[in-house]
Amino acid sequence: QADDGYRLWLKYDLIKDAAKRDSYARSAQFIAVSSNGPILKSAAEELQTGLQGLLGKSVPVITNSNGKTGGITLSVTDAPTADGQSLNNEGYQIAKRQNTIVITSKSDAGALYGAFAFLRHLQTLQSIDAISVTSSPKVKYRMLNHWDNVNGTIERGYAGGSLWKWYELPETIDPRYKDYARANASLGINGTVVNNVNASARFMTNEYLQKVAALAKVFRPYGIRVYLSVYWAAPKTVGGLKTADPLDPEVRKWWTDKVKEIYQAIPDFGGLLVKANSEGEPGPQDYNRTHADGANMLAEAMKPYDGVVIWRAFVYKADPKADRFKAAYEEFTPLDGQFNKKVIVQVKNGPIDFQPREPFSPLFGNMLQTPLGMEFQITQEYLGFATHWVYEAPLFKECLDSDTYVKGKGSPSGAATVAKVVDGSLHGYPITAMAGVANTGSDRNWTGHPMAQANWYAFGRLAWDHTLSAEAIANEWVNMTLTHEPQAVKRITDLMLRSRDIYVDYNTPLGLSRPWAGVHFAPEPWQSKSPRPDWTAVYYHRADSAGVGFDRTATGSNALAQYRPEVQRQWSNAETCPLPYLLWFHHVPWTKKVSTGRTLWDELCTRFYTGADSVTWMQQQWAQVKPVVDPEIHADVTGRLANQHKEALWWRDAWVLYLQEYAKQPIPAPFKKPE
Ligand code: GCW
Repeated sequence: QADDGYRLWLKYDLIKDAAKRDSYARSAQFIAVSSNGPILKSAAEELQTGLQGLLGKSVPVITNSNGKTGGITLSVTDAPTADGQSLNNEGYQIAKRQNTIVITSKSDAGALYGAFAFLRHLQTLQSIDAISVTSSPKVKYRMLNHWDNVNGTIERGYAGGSLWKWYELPETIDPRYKDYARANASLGINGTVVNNVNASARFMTNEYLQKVAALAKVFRPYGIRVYLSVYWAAPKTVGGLKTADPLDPEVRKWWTDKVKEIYQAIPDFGGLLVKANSEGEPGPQDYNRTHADGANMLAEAMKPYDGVVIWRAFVYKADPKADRFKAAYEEFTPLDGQFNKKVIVQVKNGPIDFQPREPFSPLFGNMLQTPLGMEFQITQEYLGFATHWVYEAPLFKECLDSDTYVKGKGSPSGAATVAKVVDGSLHGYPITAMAGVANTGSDRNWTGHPMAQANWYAFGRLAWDHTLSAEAIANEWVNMTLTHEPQAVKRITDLMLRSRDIYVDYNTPLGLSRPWAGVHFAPEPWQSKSPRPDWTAVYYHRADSAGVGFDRTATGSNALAQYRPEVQRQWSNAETCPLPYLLWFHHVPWTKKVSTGRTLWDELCTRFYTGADSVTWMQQQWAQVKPVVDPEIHADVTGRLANQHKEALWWRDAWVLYLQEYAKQPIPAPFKKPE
């Protein structure tokens, strides 16, 4: 039977090697669970389903192992682990004791994550003879942000419509909601914001709260809490008040009552996510109040409950003279120390907007008293929608592993990475969060491009443990999803690891950014008309007869001053600035020699041409694995790669011809002229 991609990485197909199967089966003769809480029940059920598929036999769930050995025991206990390793509340330990696999955790959710980790061990064909795994999540709130609208569309979604059928809820429960929850739980994702940050006030009506409550009920047994995005002016639009001023007593009361109503419908509600005074959305600044006034008002309303307020830092003003790069830092750093304890400020990985490559946001490391959450974008708004194959783990890792140097001079390198800001270890944040803007939709294969499933997977794995490598995650995913054939695994993993750099080369090399208008798909580096200067392409690349790039040094916008001196030193000198960031920070003359020995113009052309050619390499690699990959998925990806190649040529030609008008240089010899 051909694979339609629905089962994601939870395929549980029969393991082909009979000896391996038998060896696993000897240790999986029963599943013992002592209590029957709903989350533990899911854990046992998932083990049963997984083992049934992988081993081809049905494994009984028992409540008391009565000294029996040869099975799997889920043990939820407060006692310290046998070997003294510490576990946090959601962590797990898997160990073999007297011929029994014991999955130990402090909570039922930990048992669920341990069960999935054990299955992953089998799915990746590792030995379990001496299995010993101890793992705890490094970040507390690991969540997806859905930009899903009431009418079933998804902002920046490329995999069909919304998964949530608002018009059918709460009465009709699509079985797919459960599979969504299973997939997330398998990665350790424990929260989901179900509606768009450009929020409809409807989600604050009782009618919609009942629908959301029905989703929450499906997600609860998988350890997933629901969150809602807030439309700031809801007290006016659905509450009938005259104002949404956060210091107005009536407004405060409205929110207090509203939050109470939410918790009546959803007792384990996770919290509120807010996009305010950003891209035309209303917010506290409409009343001359600050982001902190707004966030704290909601936090007050949340006080009686175990929930958080997540306030987004994605803000920028329409000031033609300002540098949008600097906006979030300028608005938020003065507020450090003013936020209520329940507030997390959620920051996009880069200072602009999810570009194919951005330096890390300078807010990381500069909000010592305010927990900062990471916001990554899984959906490929700027990464070729669902036609381009871009494996995102290298992008996530590049940001997480960047050193902010907030510990100052002389501290060992790697001591103050963005990851250590986000996981709380650097500044002692009491709450920590990582969010990914979801790439899921109603397409049968969930993500449109079958290979984009790996991005959902990688986000979840990194939210749990940011020290995992992009390569290890790719390897795991390929084994679980596509094939175990070692050469093919290697080939596909290599392809995935190179895919993001290839995309950057034909799309925005050397630190170019945002050559888009409107829908963010096709190249429009010439685009110069828009209601706002920072919504044009020319604002970002600044190409002229002298050169190209945005001067953010002291002679330009001086955005670099928002970073520590060690970081400034890496980037502030055009001679030594690493090429991937060059045009982010410098306006470079066309004929200037860069570190490869080529002139800037030649280097740009080289990137555009080799980048586009590399898609042909991707096609060749993919063709090689045809015998060992499911035919339906293989054909689908083959088609998308052909499309990607065609579009990579558009990118190359659009940029080269446009920039050539300024550079007035010939296309370098090895590359033929665009036709
Ligand atoms: O990336 C931009 C998108 C908008 C989005 C906004 C944001 C939800 O183009 O569609 O709005 O960012 O993150 O708020």
